[in-house]
Amino acid sequence: MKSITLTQFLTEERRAGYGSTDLTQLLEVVARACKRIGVATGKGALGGVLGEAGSDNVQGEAQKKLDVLSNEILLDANAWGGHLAACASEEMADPQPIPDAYPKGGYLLLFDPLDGSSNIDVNIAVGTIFSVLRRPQGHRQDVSVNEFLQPGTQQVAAGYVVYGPSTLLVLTLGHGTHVFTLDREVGSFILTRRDAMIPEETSEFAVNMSNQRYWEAPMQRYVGDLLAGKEGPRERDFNMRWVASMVADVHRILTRGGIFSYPLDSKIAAKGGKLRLMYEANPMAFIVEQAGGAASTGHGRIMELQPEALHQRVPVFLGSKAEVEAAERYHLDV
Ligand code: P6P
Repeated sequence: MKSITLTQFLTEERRAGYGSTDLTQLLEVVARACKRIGVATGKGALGGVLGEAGSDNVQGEAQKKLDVLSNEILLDANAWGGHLAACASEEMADPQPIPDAYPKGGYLLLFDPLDGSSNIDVNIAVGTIFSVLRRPQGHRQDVSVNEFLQPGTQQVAAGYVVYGPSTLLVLTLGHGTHVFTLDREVGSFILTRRDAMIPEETSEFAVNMSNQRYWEAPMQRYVGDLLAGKEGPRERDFNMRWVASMVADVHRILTRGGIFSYPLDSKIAAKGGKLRLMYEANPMAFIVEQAGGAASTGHGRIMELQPEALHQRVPVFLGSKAEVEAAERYHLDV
């Protein structure tokens, strides 16, 4: 069967009314940059880019050399094309406007350049997560951080690339969620799964159980009932997976179902949660919802949150729709 490249897919989506020439260019630039990130991560110890960078990011987290390199690859790739006005990243305190030497476009790009980077040194899959917004109507000439503070429902596209046994690009433009596999010999992302759908029911959950004693009561009850299995109120046994690389955990859920959760706990409650709303939770929520799943804070739809700060954090429950709704019922019955 003739293979469909990312370029052909985006062209056909544009003809169907999804996307624009500039958005197509933006997504192809991001995909190309992610191929370069994949090459760098794939070199491992041979590339001289493992280990700590010796600096902290705005989150106060020690940066890996590959965090910094991945961030630079995405910034450099997006500087000259004229499709973007600015980039925001987990690795930068403030948004970076497109250099004055180049024209500014109508889109804003947000990304976690290398999510799960603590796993790099132990050779576990990591990934890049990105989200695309339009500049708000009536914006001023200079880009302000407030332009980024739009609810997830305003995203025009979102995706991730998982650097695993194969390199996969997962993408939505609001018209389904689709999977592309990198043909490393040709260097093209080939459409390998159109309209991915997450099974509505699941018996597999993903959570960091070492935080259990810090969870709020509803989360304790919810997971306690999962662990009780068929002797408990859920009347079936559950399996658990936790890669501690959101992209890898979410891709498993996109592929075979499951629920991923990073809830509030007393250690991180003051920060509002662990995962970042703008470039982790919102893009993953868009991807999951377009695949028939659900994405909730435990109290409501993640994508409806009105952001108040670029790096704000949020509790996350996402994946199989019926299981996310079950988890919400524990939180809403308090
Ligand atoms: P923990 C990686 O640092 C990350 O942001 C997500 O990719 C992942 O799901 C989570 O944090 C892992 O957190 O506390 O289990 O190390």
